Amino acid sequence: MADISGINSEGDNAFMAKSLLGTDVEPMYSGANSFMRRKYTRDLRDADVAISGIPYDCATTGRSGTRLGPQAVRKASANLAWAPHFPSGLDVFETLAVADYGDLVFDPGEPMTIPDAIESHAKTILDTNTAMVTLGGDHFVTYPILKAHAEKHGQLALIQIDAHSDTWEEDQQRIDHGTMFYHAAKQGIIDPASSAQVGIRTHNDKTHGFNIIHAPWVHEKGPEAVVTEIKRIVGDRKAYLTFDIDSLDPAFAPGTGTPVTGGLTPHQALTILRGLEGINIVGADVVEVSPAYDVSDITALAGATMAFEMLYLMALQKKKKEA
Ligand SMILES: [Mn+2]
Repeated sequence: MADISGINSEGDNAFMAKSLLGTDVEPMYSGANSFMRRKYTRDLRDADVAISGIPYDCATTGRSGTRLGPQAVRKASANLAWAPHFPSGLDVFETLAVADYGDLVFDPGEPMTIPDAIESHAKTILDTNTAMVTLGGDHFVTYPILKAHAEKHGQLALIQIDAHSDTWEEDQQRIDHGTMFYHAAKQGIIDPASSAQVGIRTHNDKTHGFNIIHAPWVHEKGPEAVVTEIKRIVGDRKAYLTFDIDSLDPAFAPGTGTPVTGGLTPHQALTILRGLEGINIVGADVVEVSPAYDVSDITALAGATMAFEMLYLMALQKKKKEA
C-alpha cells in the first residue's frame, strides 16, 4: 500500500526513489515532476513499463503546441500520485514496476529524420522487453511507435479513442497527424478489421475497413456497450491502445489542437478504458494535450488520468500472468 500517512522524508522520488515499485507520497506542488513520481531512469532492467514523452508537434495541421504535452501531463500527474487506483483500490505500483524514461531528444531542424528517431526510441525500449506508455506530442507519433511494436509483436489491433479517424487517404506519405492510420493499415502494421475507432465525430468518406464507433453511438448506447463492441472486434489479438485527448468533449479537454464538439465525457472514457480488462494490450499512448489552450490544467489532468488507467490495465495483466 502507498504510505499516505505523511510526506516522504527524502522527497523527490523522481530521482531519489530506490525502486521502480512502491509509492512515497510527496507534495504535489514541489519537486521534480516525473510521471506519477516514478523514478527517472534509462536502466530498464527491472522495469515492466517505461513512460516516455515525445515532444513533437510538427505533424499538426491546425493549432500547434503539443510539444509541451509531456511536461504538462507529468506535472498534472503529481495530483494523482498519492493513492491507489479508484475504484478498484489496486495499488498499481505495488504490482507494476514503472520507470519514467524521460523524453526523446531529436533535432527539430532535421524534420525528415524525426519519424525514424521516434521509431528507434521505441525499439530501444521494446528491445529490453519493457512495455511503453507514451505521452505525446501530436498523434503522428503513434505511427513510428506502432511500427516498432509491430516489429516486436506482429500485426496489431488498434484501439483508437479519438474525435478523428486519422485515416484520410493521400497518395504520397507525408508527416501528418491525420493520415498515419491509413498508412499503418495499408502497410499491414495494424489490422483494420480487428481495430476499433471510438468517439469519432468528423466525416470521412472511407472507413478503410476500420470498425467505427461514432460519438453519437457512444452517447446513445453507453460506454458499457462500447466495451462489448471493442471486445467483440479485438478478441484475443494483441492490441495497441491510443487515446487522443480530443476524444473528450472540449468542455472537458479544451487544451488540444483540433477540438470537436459533441465528444465523450471523462466518465464515458474512464468506463471504456476500465472495461478493457482482459484485452491483451501491448502498448499505449496519450496524445494531443496542448497546454497553451488548456484551462486550469484540466486537459493535462485528464491526460494523466487516462495514462494512469493504462498502467492500471497493465498491472491487471501482470497480476493475471503471475496468478
Ligand atoms: Mn484526434
